[in-house]
Amino acid sequence: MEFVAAPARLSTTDAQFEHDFAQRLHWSADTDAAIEQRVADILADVQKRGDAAVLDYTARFDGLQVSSMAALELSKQELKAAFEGLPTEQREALESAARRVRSYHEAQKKANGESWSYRDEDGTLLGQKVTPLDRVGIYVPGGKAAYPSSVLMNAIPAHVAGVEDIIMVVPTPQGVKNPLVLAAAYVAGVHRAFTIGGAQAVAALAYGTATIPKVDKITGPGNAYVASAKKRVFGLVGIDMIAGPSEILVLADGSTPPDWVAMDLFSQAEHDELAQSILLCPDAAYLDAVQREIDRLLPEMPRKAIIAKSLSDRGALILTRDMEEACALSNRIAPEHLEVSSRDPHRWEPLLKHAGAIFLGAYTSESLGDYCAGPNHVLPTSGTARFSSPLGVYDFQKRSSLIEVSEAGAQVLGKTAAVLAYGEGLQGHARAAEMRIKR
Ligand code: HSO
Ligand code: ZN
Repeated sequence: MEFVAAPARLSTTDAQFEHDFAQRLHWSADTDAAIEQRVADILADVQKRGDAAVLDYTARFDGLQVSSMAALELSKQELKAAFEGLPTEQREALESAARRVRSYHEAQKKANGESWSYRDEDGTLLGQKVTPLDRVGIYVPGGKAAYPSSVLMNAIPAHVAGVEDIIMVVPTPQGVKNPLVLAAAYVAGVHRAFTIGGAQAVAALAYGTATIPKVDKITGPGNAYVASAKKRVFGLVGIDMIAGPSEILVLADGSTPPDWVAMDLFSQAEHDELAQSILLCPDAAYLDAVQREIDRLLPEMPRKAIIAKSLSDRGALILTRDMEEACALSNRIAPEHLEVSSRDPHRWEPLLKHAGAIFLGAYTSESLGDYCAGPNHVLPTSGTARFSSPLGVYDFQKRSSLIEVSEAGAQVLGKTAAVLAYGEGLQGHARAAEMRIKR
């Protein structure tokens, strides 16, 4: 069968542009009502019956029948054995990626994840105390989207934050385990791991069962059931984000070999038919050249069916008036991944405000960031980079305010507080402040 990848050709000078552009970008994270209802039922059942419900759903949905929950736990030795059983090349790649991801997140913690305080002149101390979460759950998808790299990207920042109990869940349909996923859990320092998945795993982590410890926050990607379950347990526990399909936006000035850019567009398109790959460039001949490379390279790709559908349904090659307009358009899209494939990336970077991760220069393929550059690959999608950030050490920490008012400080603050408290009609507040004022 022959596949054709035909991304939309748009031009910002076209009268139809706004309409066509809006149509290409449209994406809704709403799950359908039937899924919502089934997830609600599963959550209620796990909350009520605990382990017994988890065992039932694991048998029903994953075809994995075991007699007790103990059989669903992966021991530390099993994770270690998975790592040791890998070919040397894979072992070294996992370790080297983990090292770089760890260094990056350690720098992140130093820069904005430490406690701080200062004293007023009257001796009053004010500050912020940063502490790690006690226990987090990391959801790792099984099946076709089982990514060992995502195990590293979730568990390492948790580790660096100082989380003492990292619980991983990963479905293993028919009991088939992915050795690279287990090995990544070992390298990243996951503390306990269970072969459960779906809404039942999210429920077990959120409510706790006799076997699965109740966690404080659940992170990690998943299918529509997992996303819906995470939304529902939010509030009882924290969650990271609800991620949509992968996206890449390439901003090109025409200086990068067009086959490099074509392959970068493929790299996210191959994740999912719903993934989105967009190229912005002020040079029409360059857009033609990239399309020619797409046509030439597609037949070589094992995932050509997914790539062709993703590019044809959601992809776009957009001609802009100039690079400035391309930057402005990129800010409107607020992509998950933004490649600035330009001879002069630092000229454009100051104009770019909204993106999950920005990859500067022709040598920085987005895929390097997916695995081993160091920054996190769990990023805001579907335009949410307008208001949110990559997964990071800060997602596994929280902050407490610290206040220590000195005797001298209480004299001044007491008056201010009392005036405002009387204004709010709250005597108790006012008098608690006034009692500390010396007459
Ligand atoms: N690009 C994906 C992450 C990933 N890619 C994992 C390959 N493996 C979302 O940022
Ligand atoms: Zn990727």
